[in-house]
Amino acid sequence: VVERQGVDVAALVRRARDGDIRAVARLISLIESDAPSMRAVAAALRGQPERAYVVGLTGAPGVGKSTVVSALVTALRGDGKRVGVLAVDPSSPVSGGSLLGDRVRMPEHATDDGVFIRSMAARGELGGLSAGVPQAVRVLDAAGCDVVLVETVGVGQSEFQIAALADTTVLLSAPGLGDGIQAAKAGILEMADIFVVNKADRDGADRLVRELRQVRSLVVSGAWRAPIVSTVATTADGIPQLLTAIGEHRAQLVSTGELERRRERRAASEIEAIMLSRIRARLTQVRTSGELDSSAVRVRTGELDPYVAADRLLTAVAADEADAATN
Ligand SMILES: Nc1nc2c(ncn2[C@@H]2O[C@H](COP(=O)(O)OP(=O)(O)O)[C@@H](O)[C@H]2O)c(=O)[nH]1
Ligand SMILES: [Mg+2]
Repeated sequence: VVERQGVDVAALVRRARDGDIRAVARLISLIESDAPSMRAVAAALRGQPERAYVVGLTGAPGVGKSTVVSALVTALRGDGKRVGVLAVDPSSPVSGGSLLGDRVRMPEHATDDGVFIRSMAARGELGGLSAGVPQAVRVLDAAGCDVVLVETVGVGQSEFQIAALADTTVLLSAPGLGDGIQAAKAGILEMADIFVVNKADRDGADRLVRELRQVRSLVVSGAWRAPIVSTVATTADGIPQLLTAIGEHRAQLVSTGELERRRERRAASEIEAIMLSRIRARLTQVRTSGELDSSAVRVRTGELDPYVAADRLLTAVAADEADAATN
């Protein structure tokens, strides 16, 4: 029995697979709490191939991401799909709270047990996205979600991370928010599989669409030409078209084999993030324990060369990890 913080993780996963929303919430809290808990959840989820389709939505604060997500949830629920929503706030040092509490953020879905809504803090030096969010997606997948929508604020590196995480990346913009796409960094435009111009009820939306068309013609993106979809999220105008665009992108990814490649890249960056965090933890450990200092003395006196010293300190990582794995 894998037990973390007094709970049987495997039992929680079984309950999550039965669609128990409290078990899902508990598992995501475990993922957020510490690395050993995250590891226990990962182990309990092993053997589960990815089924849920992951859509990342990013864009500047206020463009209407949450409103679009809510409208997408309504439309997907109308199609009988189970939907997970992860709202990731890279600037927040603390979790947004419980899954149940987060349902209040989308009151129209609060009583629907086919919808799982959760906000996650993306804390830590890794930016968090690369470590916790894929694991939370797996939990939602286990709970039978057909689609997982991940909302991230378009600041700093998070857009790049969401593009690495999602099957389809949707970049939202809206008129009246600074210089629109001028504000978006070129690299982010390249990440977009679909452009959404939200707040199409506002002045300047047409101009924004024209600007995006121009920018898109400069971005070489292979077989897929990212469509531009206009939406008014508050009235759900354009939301069916957005779902159609997502469906077409998915079909294209499946038919070219790109979906599997993307998911393998996602797993690769997840592994990298885990390795990096362990190496960082080991570095902190050798610093605080004095091992680094004593190695430094031996390098200074000529007893060790710095490469051998580094080898020795790193070998201990592998030994510690092997220990952790068998415990
Ligand atoms: N006029 C108009 N307002 C919208 C639209 N979509 C969202 N909003 C409003 O824009 C504000 C920010 O929306 P929100 O979804 O919280 O943006 P987020 O920060 O990107 O998640 C809210 O007051 C929404 O009601 C839209 O299509 N048209
Ligand atoms: Mg939001």
